[in-house]
Amino acid sequence: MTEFFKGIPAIRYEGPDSQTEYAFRHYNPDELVMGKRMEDHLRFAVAYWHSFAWPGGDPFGGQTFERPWFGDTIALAKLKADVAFEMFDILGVPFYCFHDADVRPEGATFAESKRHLDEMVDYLEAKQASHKTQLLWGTANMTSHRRWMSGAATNPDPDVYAYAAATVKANLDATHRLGGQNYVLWGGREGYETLQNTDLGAERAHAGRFLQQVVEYKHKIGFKGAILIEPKPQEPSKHQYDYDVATVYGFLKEFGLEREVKTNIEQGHAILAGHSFEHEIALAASLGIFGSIDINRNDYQSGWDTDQFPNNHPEKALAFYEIQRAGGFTTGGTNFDAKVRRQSLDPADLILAHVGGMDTCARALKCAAAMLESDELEANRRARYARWETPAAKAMLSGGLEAAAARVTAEGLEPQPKSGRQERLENLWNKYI
Ligand code: XLS
Ligand code: NI
Ligand code: NI
Repeated sequence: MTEFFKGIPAIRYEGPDSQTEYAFRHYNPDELVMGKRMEDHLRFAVAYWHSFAWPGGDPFGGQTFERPWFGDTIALAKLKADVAFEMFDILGVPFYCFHDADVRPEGATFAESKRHLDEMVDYLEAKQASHKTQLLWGTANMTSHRRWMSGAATNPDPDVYAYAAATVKANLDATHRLGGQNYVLWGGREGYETLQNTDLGAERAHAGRFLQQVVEYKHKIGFKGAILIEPKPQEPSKHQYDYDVATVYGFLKEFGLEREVKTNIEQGHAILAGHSFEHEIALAASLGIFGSIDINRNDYQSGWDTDQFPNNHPEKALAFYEIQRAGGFTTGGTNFDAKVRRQSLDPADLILAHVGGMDTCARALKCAAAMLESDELEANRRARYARWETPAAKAMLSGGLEAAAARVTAEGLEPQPKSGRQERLENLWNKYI
């Protein structure tokens, strides 16, 4: 045991009236919700980068955290992994997620970085063998190092494309070895700063071919997990090619990958794209590309991806409703892509941020499940579209425009508008919150 979380107990469910700070009030892993354990619904994951690698910087100041594992050696990387698994144990989370750069020190060359990664994968494999927590997804950090500043697969320099290929191959191999259930690609630098120096068509073509190569390689090594794209409109690039779910779907169609690749949808990214989180989830589900979620929240005044811990269950209930309506997670889960604020220095802050986030999601799941089980909202939705079940309506979709048009005079149609009942449905939601 390390000293880092000394004195902090394992978190247990104590119910909504608990007076203990170190307790779950709503997240009860074994409780059945719609016939399934809450833990198996939510499939929580801790994100290594925010909790263990991020130094607490912002655009106006550098490091605020002084973690005993900060530094560029393998010994410190192992200490970091020890502390990480201690936190996973305290929280009882089933999963974690990482980038290569979170778990290993950067080497002077690709070969050295790869050796470091391999050594840390051995270490993580041993950790996983003796702990409950397993890998939800792995990914490569192709945004931080200066080599990626003009993009990874979309870089104007083909040597960087090669480096990106080597990097993703190494990370997919690592994820495969660790039994990861998904592999994520988020293209923070796959976009541009200015059109004045950018061949947008070439960059998109290279990104598409790259993704095909990733899928081909996945099948070659027998990786059974899902490949997930994480949409985001901008930041760090001024414009990213994976803007939102709709854009990603168009991209996948263009490159013939819509049955091979799904999405990892992040709350804060949806907001940045001008959508709601639930819209992005519902759209992905309807297109058959819903995979997993990164849960967090943005500060609604700042316009940045502030990656705060979720604390608003009525808002999250709308998202979990769409996830449940889509049948729930398969390989995906709820990854806390969230960081404590830079003033939150204490080890306890890290733990309690996750406890609050897990409780928020659990509450949201329970609201969503109650709403679904009551069928009140769905009954309204079915009624609203019921007339599409009639033979005349169905025939219109298989016939042509003229046949549909002919119904107007033949049947003397004069449609009467009906209430959409929005406020009544919002009131209904409030009953379940
Ligand atoms: C950044 C992204 C990143 C991905 C993983 O905004 O959310 O954290 O989830 O590379
Ligand atoms: Ni994310
Ligand atoms: Ni993000």
